[in-house]
Amino acid sequence: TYIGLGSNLDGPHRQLQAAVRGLAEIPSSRVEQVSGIYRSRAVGPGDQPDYLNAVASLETALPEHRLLDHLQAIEQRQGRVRSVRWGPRTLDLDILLYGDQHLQDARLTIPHPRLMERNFVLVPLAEICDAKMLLPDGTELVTLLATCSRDHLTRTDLPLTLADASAQ
Ligand code: ROI
Repeated sequence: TYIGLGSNLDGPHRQLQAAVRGLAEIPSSRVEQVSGIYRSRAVGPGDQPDYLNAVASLETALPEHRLLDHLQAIEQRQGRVRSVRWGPRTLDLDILLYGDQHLQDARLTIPHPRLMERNFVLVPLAEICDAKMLLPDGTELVTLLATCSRDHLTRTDLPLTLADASAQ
């Protein structure tokens, strides 16, 4: 399972670091890998600050909606306020892929519906998964990467670690 992380408010680096620690505490689950942190220009309305984005892989025995409950609890804990659609946020945790599961209901769509068009998801995802991995429509990730724009997307040197409590 791959989780997308994004933040553009209230200390985005600190938000992502806290989020990874939150992921590590989800029951019946284990964080396997975490990508580097990318700075990306906001997709969405108005003038909002740049985002920091990353992707983590999680081995989990939780079903999709239980996992979503935990992700939303982490978002809440980190001060997420849902107001404007596509507005700025302290923390966004998205289930990008869950094995090869496809599902859609009122709460959740898997694979994430905008995964394929977002460079700030595809590029970090490629760091931690097999580039030959097939995306939902059957294309290889490498193929999409070849055409995906790197505009307004830069890899930072900011650390994102699993266990380092001093990295606040
Ligand atoms: N834009 C960027 N660059 N990164 C995000 O994580 C992100 N998340 C969102 C919206 C507001 C759509 N824009 C984003 O939810």
